[in-house]
Amino acid sequence: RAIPLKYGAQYTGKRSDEAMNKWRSNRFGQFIHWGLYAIPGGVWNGKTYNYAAEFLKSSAHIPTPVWDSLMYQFNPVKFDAKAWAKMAKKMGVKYMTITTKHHEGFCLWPSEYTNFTVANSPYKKDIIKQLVEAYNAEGIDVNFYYSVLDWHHPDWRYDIKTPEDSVAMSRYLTFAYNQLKELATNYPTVKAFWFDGTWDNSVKLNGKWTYEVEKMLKEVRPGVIVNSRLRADDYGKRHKDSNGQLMGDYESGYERRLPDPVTDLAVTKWDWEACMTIPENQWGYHKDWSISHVKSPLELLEMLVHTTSMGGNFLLNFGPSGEGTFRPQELNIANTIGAWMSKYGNVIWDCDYAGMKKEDWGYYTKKKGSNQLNMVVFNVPVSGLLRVNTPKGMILEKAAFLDSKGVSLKVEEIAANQYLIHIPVKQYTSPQVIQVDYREGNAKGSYEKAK
Ligand code: H79
Repeated sequence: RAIPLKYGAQYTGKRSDEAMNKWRSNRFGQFIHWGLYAIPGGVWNGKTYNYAAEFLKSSAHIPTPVWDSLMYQFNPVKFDAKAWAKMAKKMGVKYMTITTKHHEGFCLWPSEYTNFTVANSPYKKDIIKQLVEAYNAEGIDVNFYYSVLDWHHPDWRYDIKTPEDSVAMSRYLTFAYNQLKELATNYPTVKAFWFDGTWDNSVKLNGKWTYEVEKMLKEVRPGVIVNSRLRADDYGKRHKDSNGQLMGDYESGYERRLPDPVTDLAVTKWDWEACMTIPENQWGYHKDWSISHVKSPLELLEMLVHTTSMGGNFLLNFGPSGEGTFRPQELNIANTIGAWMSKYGNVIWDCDYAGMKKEDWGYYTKKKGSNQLNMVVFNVPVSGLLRVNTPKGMILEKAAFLDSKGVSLKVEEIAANQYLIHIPVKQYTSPQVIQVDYREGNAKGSYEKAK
């Protein structure tokens, strides 16, 4: 039975309007974490803090006025929005999500509601405007990350325990609402808002505010998309309301982890996005990446394919330096993934869950409405035999490497709805893509060739 809610989900089911269809077809995005934390890069008074660089203020217990004075050092002389956008384009992303304001409260745009912005740094110029223009010029959508949690604003509260807290937090929420309206108004091409820092009690007690923010953004910018992380309902229930309905337009809980391709197939029923760091847990620039495992380009590419195969978007994070540059490892990742995407991007963009059983060799993806399956092969068995189990009513007809100009691979039916695709046994240096044609029909189960 439904619990009556004033601030629950604003609709149910997947959105199917043009803006949401575009968001979904994008599949691969670049996340960028940039703020004052890029300047110290995880190091304070000669000491390296291994926890996330964007949390340095908290890890090193730096007083707010001291941290805030980093604003007077923010001068990324090497920042070149067009070069960033070109790199992103080459990598094959279709959208970019930028931290307009992270937990530290520093704004990368000249907000009229606070002085703690790039306008008062030595750099002065609007970072957000430059990024929106440069990325849009490359055909890349720009989305805005916004942290509701704010370590700078005097009215921010973690909890509401006194009437004074309530008054202060209301002032803070008005401030944040105004900033969000300002962003939606002043950057009219913004496609989505990515909310973070919404887990504290002070926000959970203000489900009404999260409801109104979603509504306001959609009024100011029709078609705009918000993540579930913004939302709490009347009872402080987050992401999904008290009736189990997803709030916002997509689920955004997969952070530095992915759903299991066998046991978490439920995610294929809704829109979702996973965000991922290159090191273990660094979003902002950290000077020392030797403190944790740094994911390889192929590891990240596999995560992208894994995400696509389950109908999600993959948002890969970059943390530019205080000067405005990407580190060599980031450039290498962008180049390697980009080289693969330039050949095989069509098995990612506009692709979805194929409805097939997970196999050991890798992942299936499927372009919407097509009669072709893509097999993205990460693990080649020593036998060279790739197993395909088809659901009832599907007959495989033909398989070929996507870049082989149609030279067929042997497709052997070994039992009803069970096939082996034969590929050459050799050392592959990048994930191979096999395109499989199929038709509807019932296998005879006689081990007889389908055709
Ligand atoms: O911006 C990046 C990180 O800086 C930010 N989110 C990504 C996208 C981030 N903020 N905090 N964290 C990540 C980790 C915080 C975890 C906790 Fe909690 C917040 C621990 C306790 C409160 C998560 C939410 C676990 C319980 C509630």
